[in-house]
Amino acid sequence: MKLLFTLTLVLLSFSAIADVAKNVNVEQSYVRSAIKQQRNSAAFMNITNQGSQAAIVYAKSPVAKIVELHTHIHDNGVMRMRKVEQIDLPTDKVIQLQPGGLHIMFLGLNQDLKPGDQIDVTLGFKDGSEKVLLVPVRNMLMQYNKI
Ligand SMILES: [Cu+2]
Repeated sequence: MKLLFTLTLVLLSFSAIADVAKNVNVEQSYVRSAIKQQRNSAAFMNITNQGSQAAIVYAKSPVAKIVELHTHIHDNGVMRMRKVEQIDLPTDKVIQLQPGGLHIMFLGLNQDLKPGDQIDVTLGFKDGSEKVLLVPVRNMLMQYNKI
């Protein structure tokens, strides 16, 4: 009986782990196009977490040698990018990764990112679960012109 109880607890904790990635929804994701000499890029998206408090602790993609979680800070009137250890995902709040704010940074691109392409981006959560996204490449200049 005690063994059964322990097994149930183990199974429950496994299903809780699987739930984090399942409870996180990503919308309006895109990555900035980069061709020729442009060796860096960034991905943006809106993230909603319908489960309990969670956090993104890493991201990875086959298109870049290094993928980091970044934010922008104002440093003596200059906007600078800073690496962050995690992106918190509070329950039922939309976290926006957007130009000038939080973003997923690609350093050392292995390939051109052309508008119309789609790339794999994996989000890694604090509990060990992962979510794989297919993110479209967008020409940011075109996007700014629309605003
Ligand atoms: Cu950055």
